[in-house]
Amino acid sequence: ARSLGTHDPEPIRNPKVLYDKLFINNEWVDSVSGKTFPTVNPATGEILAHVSLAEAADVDKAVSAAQDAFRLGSSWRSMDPSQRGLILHRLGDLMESHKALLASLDTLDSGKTYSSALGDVDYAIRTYRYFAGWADKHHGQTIPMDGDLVTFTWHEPVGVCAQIIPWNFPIVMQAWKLAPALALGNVCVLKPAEETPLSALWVASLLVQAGLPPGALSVLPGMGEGAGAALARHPGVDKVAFTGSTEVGRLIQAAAAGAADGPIKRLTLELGGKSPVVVMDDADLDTAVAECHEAVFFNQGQVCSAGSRTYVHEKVYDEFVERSVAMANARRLGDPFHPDTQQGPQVNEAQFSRVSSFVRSALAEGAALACGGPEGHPAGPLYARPTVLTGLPDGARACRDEAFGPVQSLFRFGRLDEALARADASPHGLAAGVFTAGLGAALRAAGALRAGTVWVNCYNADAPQTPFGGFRASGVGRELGELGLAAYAEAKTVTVRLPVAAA
Ligand code: TXE
Repeated sequence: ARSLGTHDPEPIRNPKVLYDKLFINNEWVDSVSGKTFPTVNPATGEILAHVSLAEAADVDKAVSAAQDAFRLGSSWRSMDPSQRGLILHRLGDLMESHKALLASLDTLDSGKTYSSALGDVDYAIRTYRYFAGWADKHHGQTIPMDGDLVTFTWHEPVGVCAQIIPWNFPIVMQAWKLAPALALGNVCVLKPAEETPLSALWVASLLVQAGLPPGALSVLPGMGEGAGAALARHPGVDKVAFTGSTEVGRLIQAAAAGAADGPIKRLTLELGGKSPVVVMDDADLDTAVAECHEAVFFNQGQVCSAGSRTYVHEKVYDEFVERSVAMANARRLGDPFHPDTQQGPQVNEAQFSRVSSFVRSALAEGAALACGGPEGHPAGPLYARPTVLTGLPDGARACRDEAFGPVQSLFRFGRLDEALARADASPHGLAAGVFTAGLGAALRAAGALRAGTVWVNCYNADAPQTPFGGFRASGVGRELGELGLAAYAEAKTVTVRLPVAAA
């Protein structure tokens, strides 16, 4: 979490929406059908813009533009790697000078607080710069071959990458997808979430200024079943990268596999979670309570790695519940642009109802309400009440399903191994946390929990340098860090027979 600092730029509450069309071949075009869809500010219900709606015919156009940009000898294909890095560095600089605008667009489009939207823009910039550095450093190996052969490997781009992203961190998700792909010379067709298309389009305009040649990126606002599904099954697409729900992840895996011709698609999926946090009795309680609170309430609870199941040692449990309830009750809900606001609205009516019905079903399954509840908060129609639940039985659906909202579930345990077994009994495996003063307990937990990330005495402490992704139903592949590059690279082995030695 991040609070508004004295050096942060003032928000732009009514920015002019300059980019509301499809972005193909570095041009702004209407969709083939001419259709548009409204994008709405969830804090007020106001329509921000009518955005062109991409469908299958537009996907065809964008994929052929991408294929053209990737053909042998094209300006993008033959660009020096260091030059590709420079384009991403320039994008970082341009985003820096448009920070207030980009953050304001995401606040308006998603309902997230302006202070956290500024944090998102910073994170996106750091991601572009991190991968900009990799553009001329992702080198292969030389391999000691037997005989008169010389072997080395090159890392080459995969080709046309379809990238489908969600609405909870619009500008960060775009950076996680575009930065490694473009650094390595891939061509991208990106579909932002229908809830939050505006910042993605603006970043595309900045990439043109930064020097990206036509066709290397298309941005297609549209619906999941329309543009998203058409991209996932398109025979011209080499790789699909998706962040979103586990349900849609399975659909995308099937669509990618089901394409009757074209390449066998590479796939990275970053899906839902139900991440556990274990708090030992020797943990620093001030830190543990505050971090566990932020772990689940940050961004309206709309975080894939939200620490939504908190297992607390029985010796500190009662105090932990009391202090967690006090923190939840103290949360300030309201206008996302107000510097004191900690929680805005859920992104839309569907997500608000999902949170309410999650709380209702948890109560029906035996949980007790320590604070909050399923009814809306007086701050506005889509504002969910910060809720703390106790006593939820381990087998309950609410222990498996994602609330994707401000709902913390607290569980009591006696022994570490018992807590680890219960924490790990989940179909998901995105992230986990442990709070303890003991190194042994920390490492035991880190080893036992099957999750892509384990945080010790901290939570959601990720960065462009740290690989991120899930075990089990939380997905496949890793984004960010050096491992994140592998998802956008093909290794080519080149073997050369040495000529017979000259006389
Ligand atoms: O997600 P969807 P929704 C979870 C969270 C949330 C739930 C539903 O639990 O409550 O998902 O949210 C595109 N083919 N997460 O409905 O539908 C869609 O247009 C291709 C976790 O918003 O998965 C959007 O761009 N694409 C998560 C993207 O998928 C399709 C973040 C995500 O939307 C498609 C968001 C299809 N058939 C939600 N259907 C995380 N892992 O961070 C939809 N899409």
